[in-house]
Amino acid sequence: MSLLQEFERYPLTFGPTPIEHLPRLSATLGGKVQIYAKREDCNSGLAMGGNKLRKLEYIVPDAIASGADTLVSIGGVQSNHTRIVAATAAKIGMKCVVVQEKWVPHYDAVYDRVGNILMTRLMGADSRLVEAGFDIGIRKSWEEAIQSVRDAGGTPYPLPAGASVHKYGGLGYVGFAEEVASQEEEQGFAFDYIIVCVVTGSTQAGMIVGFAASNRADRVIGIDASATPSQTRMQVRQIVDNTAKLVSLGRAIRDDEIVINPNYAYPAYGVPSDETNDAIRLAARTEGMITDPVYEGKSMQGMADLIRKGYFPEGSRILYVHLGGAPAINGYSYYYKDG
Ligand code: 5PA
Repeated sequence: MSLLQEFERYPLTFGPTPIEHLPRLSATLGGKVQIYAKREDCNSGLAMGGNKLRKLEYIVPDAIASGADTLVSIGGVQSNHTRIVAATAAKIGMKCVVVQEKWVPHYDAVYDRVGNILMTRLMGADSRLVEAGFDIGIRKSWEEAIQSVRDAGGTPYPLPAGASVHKYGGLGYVGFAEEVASQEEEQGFAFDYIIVCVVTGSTQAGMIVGFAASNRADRVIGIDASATPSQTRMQVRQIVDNTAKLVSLGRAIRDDEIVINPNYAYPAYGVPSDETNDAIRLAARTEGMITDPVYEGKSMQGMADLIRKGYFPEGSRILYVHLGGAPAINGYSYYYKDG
């Protein structure tokens, strides 16, 4: 029985996402474990898709019921989240205001004109660039944007960074865990580990609650890409508690069921290390799978490093969750000018 039965869902995705075996990546990393990818990056026709859509499917009914006419959200200049909020607003016929802060110390010449922000503007969102630095918490610039909509006679619907500390932010990835469980049944085997990138927290938090129903929340390994891991961990904890209560999980999640590895976010949020770029090339050259320098490149780096170090027992099946984010690579062209 689904934990989400009583929650309304507004469909924004194609349906269950495919699970793809990655045999060449597995072999290149030693062949002792088998890697699979859950392709959340291919989940929708809305502006190239990604993890935010699962979250928004459970938030949009509330936005519509609230009588709002404008979605208001926040992220960095190359935020995937703001792109997807802009797409969702277009799709449901609302206006959209997004604040884009200088979260990333990165100065590619066209960083603020290509990829995510290009699409965000194209979809008609009012994209407001501001100077503030990285912070996953509640931001003054966001509160001011919400007020500016009211001042102009509109009705805002506030969506925090990554839709994470929203009351329904964790629900979508509870559904993900249930989807994986039914795919495991169909394919006749279960995954031993699940690898997921974590920053604002609701993706991993939702998974933890969803997998806790079958007592394997601690098999979800979050690879931090925020470089502020204690704040991310606190936010995951808070979303886990809120979501577990909301879906009536029936028990509290222990601290040891929240697994976040902080070792791959260096040198900073949004800046790839040489090892991140090596991991991005590895996935691209073995499987044609594109990951980005901000999020999935870091979780790919983390997974590859842990495999090489023998962290996973031989024979393990690992599910790498690809959450999207490829559009941002256009803002990082200098790193990849020679491939
Ligand atoms: C993001 C987030 P959470 O924020 O739910 O922890 O997810 C991390 C994550 N992968 C992983 C991709 C491709 C992501 O876009 N992106 C944010 C954004 O503004 O785009 C919320 C930070």
